[in-house]
Amino acid sequence: MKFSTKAVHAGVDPDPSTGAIMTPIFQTSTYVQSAPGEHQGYEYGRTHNPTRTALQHALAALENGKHGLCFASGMASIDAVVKLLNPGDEVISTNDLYGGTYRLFTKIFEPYGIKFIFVNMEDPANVAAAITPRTSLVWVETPTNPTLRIVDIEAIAKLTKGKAIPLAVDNTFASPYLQNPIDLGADIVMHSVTKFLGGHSDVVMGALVVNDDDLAERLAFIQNSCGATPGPQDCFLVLRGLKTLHLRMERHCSNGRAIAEWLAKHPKVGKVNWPGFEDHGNHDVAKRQMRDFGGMMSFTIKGDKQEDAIKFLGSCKLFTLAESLGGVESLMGHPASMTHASLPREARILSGVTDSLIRLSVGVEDAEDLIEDLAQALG
Ligand code: P1T
Repeated sequence: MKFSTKAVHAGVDPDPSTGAIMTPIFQTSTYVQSAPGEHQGYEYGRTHNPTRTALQHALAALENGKHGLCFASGMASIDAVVKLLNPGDEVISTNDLYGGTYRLFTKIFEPYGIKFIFVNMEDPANVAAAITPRTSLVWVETPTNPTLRIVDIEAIAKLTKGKAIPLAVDNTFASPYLQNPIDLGADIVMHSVTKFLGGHSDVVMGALVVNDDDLAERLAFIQNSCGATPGPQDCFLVLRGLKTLHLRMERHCSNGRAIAEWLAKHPKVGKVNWPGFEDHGNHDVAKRQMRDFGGMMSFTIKGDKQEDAIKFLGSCKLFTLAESLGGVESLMGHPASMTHASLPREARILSGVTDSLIRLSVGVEDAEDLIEDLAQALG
């Protein structure tokens, strides 16, 4: 089945009790048992909920995986993956990743005895060099947040296969419309559903998709035992959002291209990070593993002064200054003081998050209006 058809239909069958075409919001915390332990597959709302089940099936289908698991946030889904590990285990991670993931790894899990090694994964040889007998997980984010670097998932998968090292890919920036990591050899796909999957900036949620039955069972055990599960209303909203994922992504991509190309020609703009440019450092990999290049980008203002970035951010009228991304409306942010403030300054600058770097999440409005807004703000 093609992606657009899956986006509309996957996971959703008419409700058997009423014939409702849309999966109802099963707003219940518990289910009747005819005798102790005898029930219809649903016992307690933390463990299972039919609205969540429909969403989990839909997400698994969109990522070409067998099992989907939803969590109360993207962070809760990453947390569940790291809880597969034991003290003494080592994780190799992209050095350029969402600040919240870096914070979870270093501030929450390092004190429990898990070691994190951050490497530049643009060169897979850096991953090969970091693998030890204690390596128990490789964590990839691609495209990276906020510098839009691309990691070659297939090349990293070749290094982890046969070594019993699960490869997890944070696919938030791409969405399953642009990239399916399982097809490229990944074992776990992670999403901040909050972003393109929800698509309307009205839900916070996370998800994991896996193929392996045993891995799915271990993650479901963590999901139920730790209890960071989403409510049925939020699952309903995401099911609704998924139905237009392909349409929204088409527009994110075409608007993204128009704006990236316009920015690159502007005399006040320094570097524009967008994987669709032929001179982007990893353009060839992006072309191979992504179907298009998306509407996420970041750029610096010439001279790289923070005050210029702040002035620009205060002058935009259509682009809204806010955390998050992937909604229908265009958002912008200043990673150094917002999403990546938890990174030490030195590490931040080294990874390309310089003082004037501005991140854009280009929405689905009219590209001409968006460009007009950027032009007046830069002016
Ligand atoms: O916000 P939450 O749903 O918990 O997802 C965390 C997360 C994980 N991975 C990536 C790549 C992300 O971008 C995020 C959340 N990011 C933002 C809030 C942001 O503005 O970048």
